[in-house]
Amino acid sequence: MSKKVNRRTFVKLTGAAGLVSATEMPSLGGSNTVPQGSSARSGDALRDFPRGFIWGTATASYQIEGAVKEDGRGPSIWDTFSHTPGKVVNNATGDVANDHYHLYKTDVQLMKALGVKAYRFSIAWPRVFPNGDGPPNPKGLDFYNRLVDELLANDIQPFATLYHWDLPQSLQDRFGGWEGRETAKAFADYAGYVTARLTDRVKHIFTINEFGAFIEVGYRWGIHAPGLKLTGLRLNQTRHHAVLGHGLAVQAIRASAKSGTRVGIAENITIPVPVVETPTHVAAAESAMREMNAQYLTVIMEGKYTDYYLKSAGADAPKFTPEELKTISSPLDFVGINVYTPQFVRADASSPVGYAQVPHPKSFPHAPSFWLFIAPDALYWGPRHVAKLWNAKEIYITENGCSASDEPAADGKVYDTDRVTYLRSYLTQLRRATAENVPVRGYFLWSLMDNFEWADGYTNRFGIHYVDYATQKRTPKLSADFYREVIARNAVV
Ligand code: GBH
Repeated sequence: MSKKVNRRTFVKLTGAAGLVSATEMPSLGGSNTVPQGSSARSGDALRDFPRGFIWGTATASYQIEGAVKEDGRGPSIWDTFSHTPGKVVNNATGDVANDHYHLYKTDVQLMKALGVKAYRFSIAWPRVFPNGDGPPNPKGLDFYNRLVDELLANDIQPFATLYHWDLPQSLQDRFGGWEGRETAKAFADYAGYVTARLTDRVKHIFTINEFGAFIEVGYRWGIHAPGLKLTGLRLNQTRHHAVLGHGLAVQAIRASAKSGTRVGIAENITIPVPVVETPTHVAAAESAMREMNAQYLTVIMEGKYTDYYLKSAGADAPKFTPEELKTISSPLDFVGINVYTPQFVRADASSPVGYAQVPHPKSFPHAPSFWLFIAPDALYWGPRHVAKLWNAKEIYITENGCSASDEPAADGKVYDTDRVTYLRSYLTQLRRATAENVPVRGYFLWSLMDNFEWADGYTNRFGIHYVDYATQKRTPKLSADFYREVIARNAVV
């Protein structure tokens, strides 16, 4: 993927077939809109997605697997954290979770019934290397071999994430986890090991899920594992080691992958949404996109920290070498973004970066998760910014979904009309992006089923299948019926 494309050259490069500039955005269905989909209904260009669009669902290892002591798995920082009283709501743990380690065949059948083309799951590092580094545990990787084979036997493409927060505890104990450069190195070794053994069948690999969450919430706010409250240089250096781990892993993956393997990332970028869609506010949002993601996606895409970030950090700026920046910005085949919620911005000529954040008013609607403000156009602006600022050629929405109260009705069904409304509205905005030729190739709904929602334990449900944790029974919610229709028609329903 070529980098360092600024806004002006971008418009030139993409020309008429590419994205349009902010000043000449077509309205939905306008003359620039090319109908591309294959909806079951004809002539409904407003709803169709491009042919071959990859519809999927997503999960993560610690949130669903359980079986934390089985087949030689080592402890992760999330085992330690969830077993520390007071850290997770109701002191819930992932010890059993959805028991997916044993029920994976059932869960693949749920996907098959939905008709998904792809499944994004994560690999538990401490299953593969119980101590993070040192001797591997082949029995741990065997689980993913079984899962991948089962997916392929059911015509579902596996998309694997190497790190979704379950860091081997031993790395935390010995090196301070991501505070230590050693962890970045160990991550690359683990990435190379897994890649060599899975990429005969797994063609899409994500390095790391959401720096913006596991570093900020885990190492800065202390709300997630490992529960630290770092500040200043220590925090910035930890952020730097995490992106360095990503870059080293990309290199290790390239070195050991079978041909045809594609590598990317899954980041929960902060998504600046212009308060009003005028050229000035849009330009402010684009500037905000670079600055608000400076420590993570921006340095990965541009190979440099922004001047404003370094200047604001002053003496606390991370220490790095030019060689490290090169590693961090190793070219990617695709960019994955997790999209939930917006950050509204407005133009502000008095600011050195040209924008100001606009806080959510108290009345702004949100899901049961207090942080999940509902703004469907985040799913338009997220991929549009990525494509326009960095000329990304292949984008995946690696997560999108919402929590809901999800109470089963008398007939046992969960009629989650709020989630259906959320998904329909967000997908309409994603459709707007693909209609403008933003190169979004696929969408992974979070989540296949209710699961361990980190510090919220089992109190917040994100699934389109309801899970009764006492019996491990999975039941499709109304949103699963909705999603099945979307997939079948390749269109917003
Ligand atoms: C994703 O994070 C995760 O990738 C996924 O594992 C998770 O289940 C899903 O969203 C739903 O939450 O408690 O104040 O510290 C989305 C981004 C970052 C949003 C962490 C919640 C915690 C807020 N998340 N953040 S706070």
